[in-house]
Amino acid sequence: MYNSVLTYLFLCLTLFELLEIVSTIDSPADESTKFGYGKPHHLIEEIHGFADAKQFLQNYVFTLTPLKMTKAVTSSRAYSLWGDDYLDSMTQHSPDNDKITVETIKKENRREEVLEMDFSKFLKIYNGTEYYMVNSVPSFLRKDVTFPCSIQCEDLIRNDLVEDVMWFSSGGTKSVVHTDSVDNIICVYRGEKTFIMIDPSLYKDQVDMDHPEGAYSGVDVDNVDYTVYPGLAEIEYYHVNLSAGDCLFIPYKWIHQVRSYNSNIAVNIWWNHHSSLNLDLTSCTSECDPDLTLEEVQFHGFGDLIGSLAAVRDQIEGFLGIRKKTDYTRFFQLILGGELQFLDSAEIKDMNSTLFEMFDLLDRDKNGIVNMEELKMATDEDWKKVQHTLQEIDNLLDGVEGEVEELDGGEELDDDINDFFTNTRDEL
Ligand SMILES: [Ca+2]
Repeated sequence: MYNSVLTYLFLCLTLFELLEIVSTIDSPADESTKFGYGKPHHLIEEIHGFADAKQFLQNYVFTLTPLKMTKAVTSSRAYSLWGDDYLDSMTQHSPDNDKITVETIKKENRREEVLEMDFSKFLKIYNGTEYYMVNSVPSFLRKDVTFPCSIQCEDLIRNDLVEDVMWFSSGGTKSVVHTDSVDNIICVYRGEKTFIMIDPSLYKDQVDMDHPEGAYSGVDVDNVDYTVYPGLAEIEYYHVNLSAGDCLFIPYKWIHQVRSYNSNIAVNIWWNHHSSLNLDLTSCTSECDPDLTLEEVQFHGFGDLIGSLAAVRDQIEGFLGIRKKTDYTRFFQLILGGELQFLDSAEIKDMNSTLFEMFDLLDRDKNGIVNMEELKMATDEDWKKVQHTLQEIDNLLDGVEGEVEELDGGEELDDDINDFFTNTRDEL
């Protein structure tokens, strides 16, 4: 699950500035309140086709440098074949008509209703609705998607793949401003997408991710309120436009916001940044294999991400936010995030004792606040304990989620959680 508890990894590396200053303002007046517009912005480096795998890893992935690769997937079957008639015919030949997850509002707010439906049904109705497919590529289409040449390294393919996602709508989608705890290559097969990106090594502290539980900002991307988000007025942005056939590398933890235009399909691949840093570069192909497709590779999901202590440390640092500190109540809510709605009060109590022990371990001066200085003092031994706790919590949540078939009443549950903290505060 990519919205699980494991999405808060921060790494600060200095970026090698290859990037060209374009202009200060080139947007029409009515666009100037959009996120990333009306402010200084740059273009990112761009090459034609996929970068060679070994060079891509060394020069872009390891250094957290974004890269646009134009016309990189024009020879992929998905690029030439994926019209609606073809997609529909494939659902008829498929023995299992895959259920997909569909967001119901094009302007993402992370609280919108999410539906499950047959891919064939989505195809029939997406043009007349706000529906937005956000799901891994259905089984019967995976052979059409060439695995990106720039990450065709046996070691990475075997060990580091996290998840693939197909993003499909009639256009006009707007994501929230967010970060991902993984490296990402996204390729557009239909329509256009624009990405507004921010370099976290320069501006992480100016972008208020006031929803650290989901690693996103609550800023209205159509109408930025600079009095609420003053940091956004002081920074520089990157603008990237992708057309069908183009791909973009979005480095680990780069802040970004995405819009789509016209009938729109993109597929992205997420992989584990921390483990790819140690990968065997001799396992990368110098010659791309166009026949290597998504059908032939395995994704391990987000659960493996906290395998490294560096990732665990990044995750907890992410929870502190730009205020660089947190109290226990907030910490508890961030770790359990949206999962709280799945829990009954006995389960919340269990999680609470496990999490409080972890919080207390990090709160060295026992003043009820964990701050950045305390995290810096934590030892590897401490981080191993934190890692163990996070794994334990994740296992517990997996078990709980399995039991849940339907859920509703999120607001009532919020009240339950508030009651829980009111009633147990003395015990804490
Ligand atoms: Ca403290």
